[in-house]
Amino acid sequence: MKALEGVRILDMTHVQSGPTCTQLLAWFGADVIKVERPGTGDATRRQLQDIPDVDSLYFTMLNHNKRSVTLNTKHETGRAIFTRLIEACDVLCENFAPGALDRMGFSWERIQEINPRLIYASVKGFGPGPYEDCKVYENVAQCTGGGASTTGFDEGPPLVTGAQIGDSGTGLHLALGIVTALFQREKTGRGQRVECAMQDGVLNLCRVKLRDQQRLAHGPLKEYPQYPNGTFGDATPRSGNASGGGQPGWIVRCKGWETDPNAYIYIITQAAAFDGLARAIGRADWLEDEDWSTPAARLPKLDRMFAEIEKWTEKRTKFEVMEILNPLNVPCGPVLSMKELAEEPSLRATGTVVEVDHPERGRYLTVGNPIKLSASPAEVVRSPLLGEHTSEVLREVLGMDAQEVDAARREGAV
Ligand code: CAO
Repeated sequence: MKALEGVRILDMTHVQSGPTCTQLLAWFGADVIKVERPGTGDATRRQLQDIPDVDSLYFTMLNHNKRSVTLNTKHETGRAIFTRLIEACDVLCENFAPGALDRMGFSWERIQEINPRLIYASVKGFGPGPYEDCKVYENVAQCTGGGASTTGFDEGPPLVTGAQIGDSGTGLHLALGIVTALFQREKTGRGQRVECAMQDGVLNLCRVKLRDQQRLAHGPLKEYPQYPNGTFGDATPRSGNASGGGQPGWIVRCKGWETDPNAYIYIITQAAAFDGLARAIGRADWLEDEDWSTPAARLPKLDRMFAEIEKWTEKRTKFEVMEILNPLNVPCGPVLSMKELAEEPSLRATGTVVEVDHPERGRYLTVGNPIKLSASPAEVVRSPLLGEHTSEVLREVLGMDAQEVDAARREGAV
C-alpha cells in the first residue's frame, strides 16, 4: 500500500513549481490526473528540447507517475467535464498566473459549491499586496525572496543559485500544505484553500539571513568575510562561502583545481573537531598558541586560517581530503559536479538517481523521490504522453461511455 492511495489530485499545474508538488504526491501513491490544454499541453513539453518533437527532459523529469488528460476548460463541454472532475477529486492543484482559474469560471466560492471536501491548492509568485497580479518565474522569486541579495561575494553583483528554491522549494511547501489539509479534512470533513507564494517560500528558506539582518543592529557579523577589515551596510550582505551557522566554513582548493572547476571541498572548522584538523594539516602549533587555540581568537582571521588549510588540501584530491578528515569528525564535503552525481553508485542504490524508460526518448536519468518512507516506497514511472489517459480517465473516473468521449473529442473539448 502507498501512503496516499485513494487520494485523487486534479493537477492543473505547469512548468516547475506546481509539477514538483504533484509529482511528490504521486510518488506517495496519489492518483494525479494532469489536465492539459489540447494540442499544446504543459509548455515545458516543448522547452529546452534535446531531441526534436519528443517531450523534453524538463517535462519528463517533473511529471513522473501522473496521468495526462487533455481538456479545454474554456469550452462549454470542457467546463462541464472539469466540473465533474472537481466533484470526483480530493485536491485541485494549480499554479497559473493570478486569476486564471477565476477567469475559467472556477472561483474558490464556486469550487466549494461543487465539492466542499475539495482542497484547492495554489502557487503564486506573491501573496496579497502590491505585486499580487505579477507573473513569476524561479529567478524572480530568488530575487524577491532574499536569496539573490545574500548570495555571491561582497564585491560582486547579487547571484541566483542553481538549486531551484523558488520553484521546487515552493512546490515542496505546497505539498506539505496539501497533506496537512487532507489530515484536517479527516476530522472536519471539509476542504480548504492552501496558498504558497514563491516569495514567501524563498524567504522561509532564507530564514537565517533575516536572523542576520537583526544581528547587524548589535555589531558586525563576525563569521562573515567582511569582518574584521571590511564594512557592513544596513542590510545583510553577501557572505561568499561563509557558513550560515555558528561554525566557520569555507570552500578551499584541492589537487587539480587549475583545470577541474570542481576540485574543491567545503570544510567546517567546528570547534569540537579543531584539534584533529590542526594536527592533520601540520599546524599542531595552533593548539598551543593563544592567538589560534580558541574559536574567538580565530574569528578575526578566518581568511588566514582557511589559507593555511588550503595549503594542505591543494596537495590532495577532494576525495583524499574526505578520507582523512571524516574519521577526525571534521564536517566537510567535496564539491560534486552533476556528472559525478549522475554516476554516483550510492545514489543509484537508494533510488535518488534512477534510470527511466520512455517510449519516445528511450532511457534517461532522473532524480527519484528524495523522501524515503519505509512503508510506502516510491517507484518512478515515466511521465505521460500528452492526453495519453484522456479516454481512460473520462471513462473510469467520470463513468462516461465511449460515445460521450467521442462526442467531446469531436467538439474539441478534449
Ligand atoms: N484549457 C484552456 N485554457 C487553459 C488550459 C486548459 N486546459 N490550461 C491553461 N489555460 C489558459 C489559462 O486559463 C490562461 O488563460 P487566461 O490568461 O486567459 O486566464 C492561459 O492558459 C495561460 O496561463 P498562464 O498565464 O498561467 O501561463 P503563462 O505561460 O502566461 O505564465 C507563469 C506562466 C508561470 C509565469 C504563470 O503561470 C505564473 O505566474 N504562475 C504562478 C507562479 C508560478 O508558479 N511560477 C512558477 C513557474 S516555474 O518557473
